[in-house]
Amino acid sequence: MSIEQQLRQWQDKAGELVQRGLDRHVRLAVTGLSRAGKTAFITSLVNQLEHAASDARLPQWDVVRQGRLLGARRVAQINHHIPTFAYEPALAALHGPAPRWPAATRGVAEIRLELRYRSRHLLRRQLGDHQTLFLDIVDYPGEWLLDLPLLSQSFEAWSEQVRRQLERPALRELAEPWLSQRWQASDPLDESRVVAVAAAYTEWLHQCKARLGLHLVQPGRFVLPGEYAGAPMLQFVPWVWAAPAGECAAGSLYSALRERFEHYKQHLVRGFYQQHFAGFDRQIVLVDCLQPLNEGPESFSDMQLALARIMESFRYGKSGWWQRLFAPRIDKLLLVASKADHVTPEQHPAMVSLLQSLVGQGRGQARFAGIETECMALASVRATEVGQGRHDGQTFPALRGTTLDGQPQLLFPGEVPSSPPSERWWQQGSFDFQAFRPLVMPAHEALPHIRLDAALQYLLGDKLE
Ligand SMILES: Nc1nc2c(ncn2[C@@H]2O[C@H](COP(=O)(O)OP(=O)(O)OP(=O)(O)O)[C@@H](O)[C@H]2O)c(=O)[nH]1
Ligand SMILES: [Mg+2]
Repeated sequence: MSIEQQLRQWQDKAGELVQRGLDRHVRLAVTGLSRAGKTAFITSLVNQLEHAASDARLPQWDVVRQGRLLGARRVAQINHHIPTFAYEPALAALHGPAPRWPAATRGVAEIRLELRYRSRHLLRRQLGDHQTLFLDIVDYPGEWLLDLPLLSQSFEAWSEQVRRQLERPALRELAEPWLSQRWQASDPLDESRVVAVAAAYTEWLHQCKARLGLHLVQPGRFVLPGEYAGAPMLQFVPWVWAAPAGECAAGSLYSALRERFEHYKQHLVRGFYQQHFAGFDRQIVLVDCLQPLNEGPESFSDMQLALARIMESFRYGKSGWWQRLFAPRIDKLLLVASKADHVTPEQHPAMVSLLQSLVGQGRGQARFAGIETECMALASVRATEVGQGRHDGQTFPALRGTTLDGQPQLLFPGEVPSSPPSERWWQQGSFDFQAFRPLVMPAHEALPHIRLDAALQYLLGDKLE
């Protein structure tokens, strides 16, 4: 090999090392209560990124507007123990001849993208013709964050909390199948009976969600068990019957339930924060504010409580037990009112303002802990078009779309309240939005969206400078 060739090889090697040193990596976590729109969001995000260099619909994202994004592609994820986010099936559902929304998901999933871009900084540009950012997007259920307070709760305190919840007649009525147990705290553990009662308790949680529109059901993993379905640490119930007289012996029903509760806390709650949460760099929380407005005041106030509980996970400071336990490092949190295409565009500021008031206190605490936060309204996959309706000779903004059962519709869904609604608002019952089926969309084009580019700018803008 000539000296010249040798030199060139060294240069290449040095360039590669510099490039590797410059390659960076961001772990972006996407969460929200079930049906908040996580799968649609991630599918659209990946789709926009894959189209970003050729057919960009992302004018609010600097790196695209400035023509610096060279492309993005999906690459193999590094965490082999985490299921892969099912991007292709989700996209196929949206692009099918009769477009459908992607199926509901459970548990955690991730997908990795490699983004190539040109830096704005001269020095970085001189070091290589492009830079690389690896983006891991992680989908996980917001319900898992609801369990955080359990970490500092005893079995007794948690049981007392459920007992208080059961004072609400609607909840008590649904709870009858497990509540009607006749058993004593000191009874010996009967495994098959515990399994049956835990199953009835889990069914109660599902019913609270489905029939009453409640989110704040606990333990969160009972309804979304992920890979732990059927494990004994998911088979316990709160003790809401006659309190034990004194300390229960080992092997008794009560002590077995308490032990499983402790296992749940240590392995599932703490395990999630240590294995997943602690590794997130950026977080987006999707909130469907519209569905609870449709359902009524109980569902709405439950969503508000659940959201406040979710925000507690972002209250960690730079010190304290939280920091010692998990060393979390999220530095930016984006709170999103999802499915903004369900209302006409002039309602979007009200949606944002409603979300701001729902997360107000938690947001202040996150900021105090050094996390930057922002609220916005967006639609990951826009399913409506804005048109004009006419009534009594007047025109008004309206939405045009196709309902889930295939009926074309033109409607004005009502006004979104800009703060949690008053009693009068509920009585008027003037809000009624419809779910729409996705539009027919050409597969070679990026999915239509509203403000997904603004979200990308907020979440990743600084990482692509
Ligand atoms: N119109 C409209 N509807 C949306 C949008 N995103 C989600 N939806 C609707 O909300 C439903 C739930 O969305 P998903 O993305 O599956 O929500 P998820 O949070 O992943 O739900 P789980 O997997 O069940 O936790 C979809 O089936 C759609 O009906 C959007 O951007 N626009
Ligand atoms: Mg999902």
